[in-house]
Amino acid sequence: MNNDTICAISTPLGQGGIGIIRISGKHAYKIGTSLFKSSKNKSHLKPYTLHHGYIISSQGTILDEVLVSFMPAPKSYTGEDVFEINCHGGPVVVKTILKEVISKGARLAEPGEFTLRAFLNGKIDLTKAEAILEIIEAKSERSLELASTKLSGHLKEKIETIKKRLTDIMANVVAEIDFDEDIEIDINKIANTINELIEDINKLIENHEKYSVIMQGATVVLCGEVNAGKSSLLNAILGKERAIVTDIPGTTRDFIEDVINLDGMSIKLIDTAGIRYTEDQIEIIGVKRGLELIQKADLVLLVFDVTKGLSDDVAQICNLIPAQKILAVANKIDLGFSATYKNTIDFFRDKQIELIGISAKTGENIDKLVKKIPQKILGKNPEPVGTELVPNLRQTQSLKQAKRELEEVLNNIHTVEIDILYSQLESATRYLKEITGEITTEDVLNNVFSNFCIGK
Ligand SMILES: Nc1nc2c(ncn2[C@@H]2O[C@H](COP(=O)(O)OP(=O)(O)OP(=O)(O)O)[C@@H](O)[C@H]2O)c(=O)[nH]1
Ligand SMILES: [Mg+2]
Repeated sequence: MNNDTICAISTPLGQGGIGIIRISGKHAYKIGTSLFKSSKNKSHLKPYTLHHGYIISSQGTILDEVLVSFMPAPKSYTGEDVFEINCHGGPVVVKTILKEVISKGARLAEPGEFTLRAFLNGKIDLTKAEAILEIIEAKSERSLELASTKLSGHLKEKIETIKKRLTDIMANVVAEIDFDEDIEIDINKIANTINELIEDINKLIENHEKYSVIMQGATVVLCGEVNAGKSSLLNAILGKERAIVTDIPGTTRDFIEDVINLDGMSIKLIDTAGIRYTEDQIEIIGVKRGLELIQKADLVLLVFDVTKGLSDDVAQICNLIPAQKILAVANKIDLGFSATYKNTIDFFRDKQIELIGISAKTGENIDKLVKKIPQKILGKNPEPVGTELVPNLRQTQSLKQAKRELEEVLNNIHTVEIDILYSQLESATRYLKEITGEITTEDVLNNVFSNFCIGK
């Protein structure tokens, strides 16, 4: 497979300033130069330099005016010879040039195949390959920051450090197995080190759980009784008239969503159908969908009208999800409060649900609410993410398995044969090697790289 020369359009297919066609492999230079006519009549293209000229079709016509570059192996993205054509960014021109490249013997690349080759050629480890994907998919400044930390190799370094300490323990254990009469190993010291390593691993696992909302974005669902002002609130947060607002109860029948970036975090806001008993078949489905969305939400804004009491159906929602995932929103404070408002406040206080009073109509306290949303999602005092190391799901699964092996070692350290301990340590090391890709399977590689787009 690695013998093929591959090609793809590396920029999004649409109208834009430039389009890039990337060619990688043994024949990249030959294929690239066979289509290119230098404006300075150069027969040889100096590497790592941009050259101006034209792409000539197999019929001999000029297809586009371009800049090309040649990056010979191993100093290229893939570690192979890479030839890149920067043409004008129109879908027809890039596709036509790509067809010419294929007609000269290159094959269309699979998704992520350029990056896969970079990995197979030892240019990057698996954590960096995954960081590249996370950078491309970054939903907010914060998620970009976390992905960049991994691209700089800090996660790999951390894993390597843990692995090195484990290997040192294993070297001691081997010495004991081989020369058991002369060498006495210090079991307590080993147990201490393993405890420290478990702590390090735990911190990484916790970070995955804590920051995955930043990496993937969070979902906030607005729910409550009909006419409470959910759609008005959605519009107020978004700063645009996204949902229809009327004084007719049951205005919103299906859910409506939009994405907003709050405090460097990508948040999907979902407005749902008001909760009430209804005979309307469409509305019944809408209410049911709303309840399903609530279960999956990172935060629920429970909106109610301060001029009315809280209905039993809406109060029930508080039994469906944990209190810290709910923010009670007392809307329409511009109209004054109902006689039952104090009961409502008490109800939320008893349930330990935080409450904020707003007016979606006048905009009062909307800024406070908007500030509160990311804070509630991230926990009370969200620290700046800075250079936190946040493993992805695949890496976290391997970390959990490594941790399980190390806990086994600790449990058995005073009771089982030393060679059994050795094999458990070896197994923990294997899981760490899976993270960086030192050990890997075709399945893992397929899973990682199939998530990339073609051309990366
Ligand atoms: N005075 C006042 N009226 C509001 C406020 N928020 C919403 N309203 C009014 O309340 C009515 C219902 O608002 P919506 O935003 O459509 O309410 P909803 O909760 O989406 O209603 P459904 O979609 O029917 O469930 C409209 O007439 C709004 O103008 C507010 O803060 N103050
Ligand atoms: Mg509505």
